[in-house]
Parts: sequence; C-alpha cells; structure tokens
Amino acid sequence: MSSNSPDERSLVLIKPDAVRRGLVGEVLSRFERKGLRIDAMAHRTMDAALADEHYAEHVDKAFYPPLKDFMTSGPLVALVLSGDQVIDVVRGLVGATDGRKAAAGTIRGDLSLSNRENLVHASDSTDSAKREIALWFPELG
Ligand code: FUP
Repeated sequence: MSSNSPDERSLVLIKPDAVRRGLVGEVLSRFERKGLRIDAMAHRTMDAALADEHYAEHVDKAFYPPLKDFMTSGPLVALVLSGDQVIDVVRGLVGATDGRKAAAGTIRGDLSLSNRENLVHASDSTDSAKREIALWFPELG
C-alpha cells in the first residue's frame, strides 16, 4: 500500500454475547486505544437472511445452525473500523477463534471461553471486508 492510499477498512461485529454481558464498551475501547478509527457504528439485530449472506462460506458446515441461532439471538453492534493494516491489526487484537485457546491479552483470550460465543467478528481479508461492508453498510460503498 503506498503512503498516499487510503487506510484499509474492516467490518467488525460486537456479537450478541458481548452485548448481553455488558462488554460493548470494553471491546470498543480496545479498538479505540489501539488508535483505530470508527467510521460507522450501528446497533442491529441480524435476521436469518443477513446471517446466511454474512456467513456464506459457512452455511453448509455442521456448526452453522447453532451459530446462526446465536448470531440472530439478540442485538449486536456493527462497526466499520479503519487504520493502517486494520484487518490484520484487528484480527490480532481479537485473537484465535476458540476463546479457550486464544492468547491472553486478546479480546477472546481474556473474555471468552467458547468456540461459538466468542464476542467479535472481524473481516479476514480485504475482499471479505469489501463484501461485508457492502452487506452491513451499503451507504459506505
Ligand atoms: P473467525 O474468523 O475467527 O471468526 O472464525 P471462522 O471464520 O472460522 O468462524 C466464524 C464463526 O463460526 C466463529 F466466530 C465461531 C463459529 N464457529 C463455530 O461455532 N464452531 C466452529 O467449530 C468454528 C467456528
């Protein structure tokens, strides 16, 4: 990325377990303290159709039905974050998928004990970020 190209963006979801547990501020503050910018933020509840689109790569997997139930079980906070190498930086802050295995110091490592209820979704590549931002915040496209 050249020095004058715009910063990357990542689509982040603070999942229903984080909302229920009162951890939205905790999670958000980790992103803010890192120096990332919040370009968009919305309190939303995922419906079945949005879940199937968002998780298109997982819809045929055995873990998808309970994942879908969980992700549609209550409100979440959807964010677009931006900053230098934001996609990798956020994945580092979030930690490994399974909260039991995620490193201490990461959001999942510090706050989750689950492979499903793991508090945060974060885009894993520039292509997924583009696709997910178009899905959640079409007005930013
Ligand atoms: P991540 O990118 O870390 O969020 O993980 P994946 O894209 O591999 O998985 C997406 C979501 O599916 C995870 F956040 C949680 C859920 N999942 C399960 O419920 N069970 C599994 O075995 C793997 C993932």
